[in-house]
Amino acid sequence: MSDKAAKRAKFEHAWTRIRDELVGYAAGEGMPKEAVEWYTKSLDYNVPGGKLNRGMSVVDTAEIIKGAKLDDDEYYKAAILGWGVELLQAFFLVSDDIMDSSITRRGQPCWYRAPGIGMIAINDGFMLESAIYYLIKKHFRSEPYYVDLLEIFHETTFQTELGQLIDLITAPEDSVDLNKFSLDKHRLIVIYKTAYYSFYLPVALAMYMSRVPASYELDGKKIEPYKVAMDILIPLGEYFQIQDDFLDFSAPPEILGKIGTDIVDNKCSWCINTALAVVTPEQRAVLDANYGKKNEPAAEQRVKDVFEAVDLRGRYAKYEAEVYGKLNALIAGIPEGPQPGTLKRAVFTSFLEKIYKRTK
Ligand code: GPP
Ligand code: MG
Ligand code: MG
Ligand code: MG
Repeated sequence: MSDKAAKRAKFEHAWTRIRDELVGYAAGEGMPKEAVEWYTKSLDYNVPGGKLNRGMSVVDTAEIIKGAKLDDDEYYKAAILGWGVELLQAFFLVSDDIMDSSITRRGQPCWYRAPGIGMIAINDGFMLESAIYYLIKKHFRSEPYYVDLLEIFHETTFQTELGQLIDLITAPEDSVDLNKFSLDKHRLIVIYKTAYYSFYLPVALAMYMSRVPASYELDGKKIEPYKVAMDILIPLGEYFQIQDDFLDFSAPPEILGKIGTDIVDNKCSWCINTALAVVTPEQRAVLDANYGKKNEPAAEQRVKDVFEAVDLRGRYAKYEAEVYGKLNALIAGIPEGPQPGTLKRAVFTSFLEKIYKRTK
């Protein structure tokens, strides 16, 4: 087994224990067998099947900050926080797929479209979220950083919901007006809906767990490590969501695990904004007439044809090369010393390498 596969297997193994704790809670409350089985099925279907980048980053970051392997207790604690991020993500995805009318996710029907589920998926989403706070209370209640964990989960959830709100109201179902889109609006949407929870949250959780202080001195200079982390992780998250937007248009669904809906859903995505900046008046007319049209596969195809005609693939490759250079330069500028318990550049390079040139 490769190093990477072994790491993933270890993290997945922690999930079975965490899942049993959650199911055990429902059973211990005297819930009927059907309810316990329902919750088990929802947890298994919605939490573990993704790339696990976010969750495993908590463990990786804790290890990099410590500068040594985590002991068993430290590992399990970091894994609980990592799976907490994956639970939050599962809650968001179950809900997002209903709001985006999506069809598939991680190579299977979206949860609300799975047989017999329907709108009970909304409550299942809430229960995925509540699981986070059950686990944190159980395992971190006596830690001095318990409140920090609660606050960061709550604040990040609020930020993501604000992002989801602007994503949705910028994409009204009944009125398509491409003049309302801009790359500035896009940046605000993606930072709020994706960057905070996918990038800042996992690293900040590991920093709290590793007792990284709010500030420390390095070579006579005051460092505010949470701010330093935020300043690199937000642009990293913006790059990640631009990838998500590009893959929505370009990736084969059997590789991506989901069928793209951005064109049909009238989304203010990187693709449409980038195309709008360079189209001819004729191409613009095609976009105006065909973007955001439901149940019209031919209309979606005409939009895709314009995206191909303006070489969106080439423009994306150019963007990706440029942003990779910029992010590496930002990371190189991060102040670091040899002291354990302080921020290390490897936290960010490890995250960047996980997503660079991803195809799913
Ligand atoms: C990604 O948007 C953003 C989220 C999944 C956050 C949802 C937030 C909620 C509060 C529900 P997306 O729709 O582009 O993701 P995908 O392409 O995976 O559907
Ligand atoms: Mg979606
Ligand atoms: Mg969405
Ligand atoms: Mg998307």
